[in-house]
Amino acid sequence: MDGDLTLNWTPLAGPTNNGPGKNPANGTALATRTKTLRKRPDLYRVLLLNDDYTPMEFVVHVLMRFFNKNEEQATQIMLHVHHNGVGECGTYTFEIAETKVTQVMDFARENQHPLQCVMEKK
Ligand code: TYC
Repeated sequence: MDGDLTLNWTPLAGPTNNGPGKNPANGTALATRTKTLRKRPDLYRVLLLNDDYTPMEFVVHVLMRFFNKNEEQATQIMLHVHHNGVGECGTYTFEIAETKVTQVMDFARENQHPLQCVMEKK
């Protein structure tokens, strides 16, 4: 499976082996266990970019609707983007970040605003 590390380990043969196979050093096969260790997923920041045309209220609405911000948090982030050119909406795994970007871009386009949303690896 992608993103997994697979570790095969075989219990040591010999008199102390009384593991799952219970048959050490007597010509029969030892059982081999496979353990799958899941890697921490890569994380991505979802960013909003400033522009001169998208209404402030629309950006606040986007942040509340797609990034689960309350009105105060959304207003702070929107003003940060307005003043600094870019700002963070949240951090997600790849698929969720990609979905948020698509949702925001589709919603902006439907409403004929030039708002841009991008993701970047952390
Ligand atoms: N700069 C926009 C305005 O003055 C507001 C705005 C904020 C637009 C954040 C985009 O990501 C954005 N109406």
